[in-house]
Amino acid sequence: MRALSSLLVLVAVPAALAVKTQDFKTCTQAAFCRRGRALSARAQENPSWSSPYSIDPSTISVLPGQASFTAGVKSLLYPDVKFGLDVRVHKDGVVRVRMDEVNGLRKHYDEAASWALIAEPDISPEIKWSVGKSDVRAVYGDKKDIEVVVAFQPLKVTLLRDGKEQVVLNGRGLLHMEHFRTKESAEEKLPVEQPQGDDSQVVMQVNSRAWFEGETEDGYWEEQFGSWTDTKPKGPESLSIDISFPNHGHVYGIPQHATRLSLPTTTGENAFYSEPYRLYNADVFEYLADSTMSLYGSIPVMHAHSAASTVAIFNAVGSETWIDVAHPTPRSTETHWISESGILDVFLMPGSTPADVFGQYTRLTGTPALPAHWALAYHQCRWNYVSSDDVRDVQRRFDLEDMPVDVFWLDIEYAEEHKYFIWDKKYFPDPVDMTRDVEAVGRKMVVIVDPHLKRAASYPVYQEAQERGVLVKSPGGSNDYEGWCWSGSAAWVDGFNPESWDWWTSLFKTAPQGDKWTWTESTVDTYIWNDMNEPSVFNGPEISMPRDNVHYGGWEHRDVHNINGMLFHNMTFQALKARSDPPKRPFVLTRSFYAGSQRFGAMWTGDNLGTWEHMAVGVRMVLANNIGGFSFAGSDVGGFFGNPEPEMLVRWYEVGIFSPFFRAHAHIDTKRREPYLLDEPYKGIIRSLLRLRYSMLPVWYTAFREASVTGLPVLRPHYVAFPHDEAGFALDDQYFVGSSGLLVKPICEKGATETSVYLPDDQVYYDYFNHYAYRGAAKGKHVTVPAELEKVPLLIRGGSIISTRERPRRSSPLMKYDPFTLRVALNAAGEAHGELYLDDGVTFSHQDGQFIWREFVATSDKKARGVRISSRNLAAQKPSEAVDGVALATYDIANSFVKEMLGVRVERVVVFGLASKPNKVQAGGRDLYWEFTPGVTASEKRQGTTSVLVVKDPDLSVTSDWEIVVQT
Ligand code: NBV
Repeated sequence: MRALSSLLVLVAVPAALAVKTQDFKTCTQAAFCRRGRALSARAQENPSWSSPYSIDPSTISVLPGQASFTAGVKSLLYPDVKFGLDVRVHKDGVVRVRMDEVNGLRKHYDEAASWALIAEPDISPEIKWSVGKSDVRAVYGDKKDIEVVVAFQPLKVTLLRDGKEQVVLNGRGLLHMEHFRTKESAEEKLPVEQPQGDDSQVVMQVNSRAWFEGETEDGYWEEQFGSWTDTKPKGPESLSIDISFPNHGHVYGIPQHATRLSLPTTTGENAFYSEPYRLYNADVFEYLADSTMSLYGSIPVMHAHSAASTVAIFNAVGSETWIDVAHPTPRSTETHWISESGILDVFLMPGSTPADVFGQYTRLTGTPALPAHWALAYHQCRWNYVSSDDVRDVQRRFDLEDMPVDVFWLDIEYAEEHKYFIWDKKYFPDPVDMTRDVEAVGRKMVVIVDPHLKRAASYPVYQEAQERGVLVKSPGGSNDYEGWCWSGSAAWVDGFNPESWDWWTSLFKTAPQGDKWTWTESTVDTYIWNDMNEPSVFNGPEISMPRDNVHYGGWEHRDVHNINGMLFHNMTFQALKARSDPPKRPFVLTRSFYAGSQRFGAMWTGDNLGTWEHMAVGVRMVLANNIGGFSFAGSDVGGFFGNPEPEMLVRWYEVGIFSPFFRAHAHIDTKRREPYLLDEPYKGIIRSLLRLRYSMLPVWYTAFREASVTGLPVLRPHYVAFPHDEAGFALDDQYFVGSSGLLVKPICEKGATETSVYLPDDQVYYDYFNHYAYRGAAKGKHVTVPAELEKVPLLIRGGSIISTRERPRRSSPLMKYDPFTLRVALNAAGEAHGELYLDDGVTFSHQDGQFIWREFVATSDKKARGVRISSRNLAAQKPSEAVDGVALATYDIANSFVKEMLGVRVERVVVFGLASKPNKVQAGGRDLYWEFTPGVTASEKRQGTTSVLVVKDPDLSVTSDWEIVVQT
């Protein structure tokens, strides 16, 4: 086996575990942020001041039958500069507000939305704008309860529901789109007309360019950070806008930050943080566990929530953005968004519930792709499995220990000199055979492909990219940019260049394609990990690319920085999809992301530390990603840096098995920590945890299917699941899994033996493991739940039916025909409901109607004094709902997947909370074998171990309709 020490010399990793904050800008080190925050401070000090931007009523145009209107906007300070405003209402009530400079000296970047959106949204044909003297307004919605008002002077956009303000743009007057100017013209900071009157003092002061834009040209034409100079050939072009939620006391979203889910304040009295939240995709080495600093991805989406309403905004901007958050009162929120470049393109989502907002957002940017089923199983990674034999050995040891695993990962050391795709034959002499060995039991390999290409004549991938001219250019746009990364001197593929897409796709073909280089030393079941795509550049400013680098179309890197990573992810996704015919569902993990990335695969929270704080904040970050529409998320189990003690490692697996994406990973300097290496009891505990995840794959897959149809997240924090229960709005350490009714609270602290779990409603909650029944209360209640090391607090809400598969297997594809167990958790009324979605998990045949979608329902049968548990075909009942684009009207009840699964049984039905011992349990008149343990019933108010009925092998198929009658 390859000696690990030979790899250690390849990387130098500082020993101290602390981010180098000096490598990354604070707001005061970014000129445009400084300017934006300074304006906000001046505005705050001058309450009589108002925005210089106004609509010129004579320019308003509402074309007949059009639900959009356009108008000219001007700034009092620059009467010669023109802006155009376009406001439109989409069919589903989302309002889009766009503003751009008209006939300016240059063009502001206006393509961010085109990368994020799945299509140009349909405009509602029903909207009628009424143009008044001081505003344009439209009333809409089924109940005619929503109103959008665009005030002329100053320009202000307000979205109201039932007469209450939901979202206000420019209510504080901080809108500013810096127009393009020349260096010479910029010097004329002349005050304009000075109105007379009592308050002329104030007006004079505030109504000047110098007051509004600042007295000096702060960082207009060049900017320094450390040893780097940003040449800013276009001059100032920043964009700022205030967005207020006057009736919402909580805001969530804008991943990715290591912070709480309900975003703490950054300005105002007693601000929690002093820096605004920053969105600038960055490779932050050893990031802090509690900070507003930028991390690897950016989704400029924010939910605002109150007990009465949820609304959201999506600010489609691709450049660096800073966001201040304040609560002027506990029940209102003000935010201020400051971006380096781009046009104003903001989507206002009217809600009014979290579910509505998720629907509205995913109609814009797409629902998450339904992952391959195996991708929800356990992934084993480390930097690095060092040879083919090492991979085989790891697989062998998992099997020896009866630990399930689906995927083995290879980090950068598989590649000769970090030339991705090219195997280091010294250590991986037989890559295809190795992959086939892994595939033999249904497992997969994931191999890393980073975006930096080694500039070497011997590297065909780089050579081809160079010849085709698809590399990012250095400032000026003439030469390929050269930077430094793992491979040494490197160049970067420019995903904004349409030519790069087909070429990238061609690389992944496993069959030879003439004289083009293709990855013949791989299989169609080799999947991909895209790392370093922020992009990370070791010798660049803030460990990234210079902002004045040039992309296709002449756009500067600053314009597209936050979108860049998503393009690389998307290109790889398309490439994998094109690898076979019919295609298999791709799996691509990305570190960097943007709005829309959910369509292309999974993400993880990057290089976390092996500390309890990082474990805890990882849970919150994954929840925030779910809010941002990107459910397929997880953190490195075990922590990337450091050597977790066994207790911590076990807890980390408990977090992992309840994360949508579940992968263990470790830094090259860490000790090996594959779960089979642990001593007892830790090894046994992790084995059980892995098996628990595998048993629950039907729950996860059903939740993912729902997300892929409705946009509802896979992980649901309390404000999403119980939007009217204020006591849950700040909760971010416990959450529900999809619509399953499973409530989880992973333990992220040392030495815990119990924990307090919040129950939001007057319902019974059953402990998944010991069947103890806890009682919630109408106003919410905390209960103490045991949480010894081997026990992750996991409750089933009364009223739920959970489907699991409990045969231990080596990998998830081997479970395909395994029987199901149903856990029927009766609610106080003696009823329950659950769903199960299944398809082949690999291809796109589900889009042709090849799937099973069942509903299990338990109803209380008063006559028989018992319960009836039935299985129905949900697909046939909900013909209007589409599954991944397929209208169910075309659903064939006897589709070939159903036929294939005919023999798959329900082998056990477990009922919690039954009122009394049954005297008969039957299916289709047949007596079934059952056992009953008395205990607390669902309708009782007391707590205690619940009654459990186990119906054994009822001999029912998972594909067909049936009914079990329990007579008591
Ligand atoms: O490719 C090496 C690592 C990888 O293991 C990790 O998961 C990434 O986040 N990569 C970063 C580069 C180096 C990190 C120090």
